[in-house]
Amino acid sequence: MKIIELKNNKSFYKNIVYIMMFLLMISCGSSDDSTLETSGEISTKALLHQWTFNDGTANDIVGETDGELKNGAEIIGGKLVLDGIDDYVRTSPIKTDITNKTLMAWVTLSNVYQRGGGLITLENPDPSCSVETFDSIVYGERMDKQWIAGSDFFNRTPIDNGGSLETIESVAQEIYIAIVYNSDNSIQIYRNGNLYSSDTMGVLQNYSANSSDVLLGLRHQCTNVPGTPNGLDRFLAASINEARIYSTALSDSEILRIFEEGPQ
Ligand SMILES: [Ca+2]
Ligand SMILES: [Ca+2]
Repeated sequence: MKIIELKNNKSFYKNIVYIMMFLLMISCGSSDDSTLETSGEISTKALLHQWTFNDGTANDIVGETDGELKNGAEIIGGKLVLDGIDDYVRTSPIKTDITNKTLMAWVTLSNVYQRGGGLITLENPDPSCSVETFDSIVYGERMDKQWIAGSDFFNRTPIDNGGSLETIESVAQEIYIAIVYNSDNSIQIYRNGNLYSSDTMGVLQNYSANSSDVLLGLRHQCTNVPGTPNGLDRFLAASINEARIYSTALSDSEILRIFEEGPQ
């Protein structure tokens, strides 16, 4: 009897171990799948605006926020080409409020020496230009050759975010920059899919439907002063292959996936 009991116990425990291993395999498999599926769904649903320039216009291909070419800005070969002097694109007002967000663009800089140009900006235009709020991917404004999360009066922009500096070799390459704005006020910058900097400073801003708009190649409005292609001013000397705005703070893996997929 005892021997039979022992045998039964043995096979009982064996079965338990098999069942646990089986459950572990299922849970691992399903959690990986669901993470991928979820991130895919978030990316698609949250994509509010996308300017590819592939049809020769600055139209928004997923939203209704079409861009207008200003001061001689041109589209050549599916890219927005900006002189760094006065060229930029301004869009019609956005159609939904944007608070948590991710701004991103694929860009080739015309030179690495320029400072202060905006790649993509979400702004609340103010006719008096006194309380204009904006969030922008800006090149080299506070620190020479460093990408920053540019903002009104540097309210959300540290002096040095620690991100690597562009080098002379950067000019020949298309660079992917994304900035994630989270509800906990933290801001992450990504370069070519990798985390570049993370800071918490100031307060997350809301941009309102039917009044806020988007700028490409200009840090913010309220200037009639032209810049120079390699000077410190608001105009970016560059070609932009594509720009997007997501209505959510994308995760590390979502940013990496978008970078790996590349522009449309
Ligand atoms: Ca021009
Ligand atoms: Ca393009």
